[in-house]
Amino acid sequence: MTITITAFESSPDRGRGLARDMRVRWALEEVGQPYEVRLVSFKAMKQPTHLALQPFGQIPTYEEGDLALFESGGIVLHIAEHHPGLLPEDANARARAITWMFAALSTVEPPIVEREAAHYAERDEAWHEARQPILKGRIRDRLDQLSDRLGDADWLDGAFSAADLLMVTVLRRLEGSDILGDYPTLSAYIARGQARPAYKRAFDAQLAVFTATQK
Ligand SMILES: N[C@@H](CCC(=O)N[C@@H](CS)C(=O)NCC(=O)O)C(=O)O
Repeated sequence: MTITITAFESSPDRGRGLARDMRVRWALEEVGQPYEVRLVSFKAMKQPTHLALQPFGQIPTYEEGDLALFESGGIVLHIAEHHPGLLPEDANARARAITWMFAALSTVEPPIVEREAAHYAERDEAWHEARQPILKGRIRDRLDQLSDRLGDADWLDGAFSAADLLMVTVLRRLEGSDILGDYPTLSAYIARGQARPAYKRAFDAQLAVFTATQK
């Protein structure tokens, strides 16, 4: 059955692979599943056809036969549960990996996204600069804890899993900030994720979409 995902027609990140379709592409590449991509404009994302798939008017979505999913974490979990390679076989290790998936999206990602949102929505406000230490402090708290837990391990809990896939994409959102440089352990962790052939294929695929719009 054909898998179709949605992605930005014109990604604001200019092909840096920060949009959340990257997670889904990477997961599909890891498990060797071919997929098609339907590109959507910002306007189309807010129209009823897309809202029927994604109630919040966002990307990515995932369609396979009569199944339609939204939320990148839910989609990656679905892929990981239906194809070998992204979750451990052992039940306890699997539960731990799923726990780390939630940790990536509900504990580590929120302060990172909050700082991004402040940049886009509040950067002209007089109090924007004054708020920066608070926003950065919240991120640093999480990175300190994550870095301590990762230690000198390659991945979060044993072999590479969907949890690492999500955590790497979450941490990548800090690229270009003055934060990540203070966390060599996490920078090396991100680099390990990016070195995976499946990551590279996914990255190249989303970059090709952006490059095509520049012609
Ligand atoms: N929690 C959602 C977030 C989805 C999301 O924020 N998508 C962004 C792209 S990365 C989007 O569509 N932004 C456009 C908008 O919200 O209008 C997920 O993980 O899928």
